[in-house]
Amino acid sequence: AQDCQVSNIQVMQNFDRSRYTGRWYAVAKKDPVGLFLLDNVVAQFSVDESGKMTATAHGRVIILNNWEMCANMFGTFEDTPDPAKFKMRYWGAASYLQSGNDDHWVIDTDYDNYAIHYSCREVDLDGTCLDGYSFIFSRHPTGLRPEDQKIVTNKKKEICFLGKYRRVGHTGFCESS
Ligand code: FEN
Repeated sequence: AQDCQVSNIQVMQNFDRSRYTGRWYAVAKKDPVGLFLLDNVVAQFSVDESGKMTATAHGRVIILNNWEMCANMFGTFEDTPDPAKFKMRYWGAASYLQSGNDDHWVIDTDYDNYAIHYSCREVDLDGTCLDGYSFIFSRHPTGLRPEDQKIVTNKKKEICFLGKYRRVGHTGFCESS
């Protein structure tokens, strides 16, 4: 399963959304084309009483005139037949933030330490991903445990994003908001 066909990408088996709830620190990200979050990205997943998954995320952005801001983003998830694949509608607390509707796939997670997220926005004519983004999340603000790093590297390869990630710094910039 490394032909880079979006339709062949393996996702988390028997994904359990309730175990996925809580705080996740982005430790690395592969950016999409266009506006996004720069760093200090932290996501918080919840499951409501009806079982629907929602999330918030914040991250640093630089808007016009080089103003540093914390973007507070919200996401609601629509289920699909695959329990690890969602459609995410997202928007920002501030009107200048872009909103949208993206795929949101959980590629792999052990729920307690690491998670690999994937979103392809545009599939190319050959079936590979032309524009997508991905987050590597950790439960630990300090990063991934050494034993999780090789799992994550292998998954980056499987989703054909190896070498396209940047480390996500955490300076506490968004911690007050
Ligand atoms: C995710 C999981 C948890 C919930 C959500 C997630 C996705 C967040 C996204 C954020 C997009 C940010 C944008 C920022 C922006 C996957 C972490 C919701 C998809 C689009 C600017 C920058 C500069 C500017 C205007 C706007 O709009 N940034 O001048």
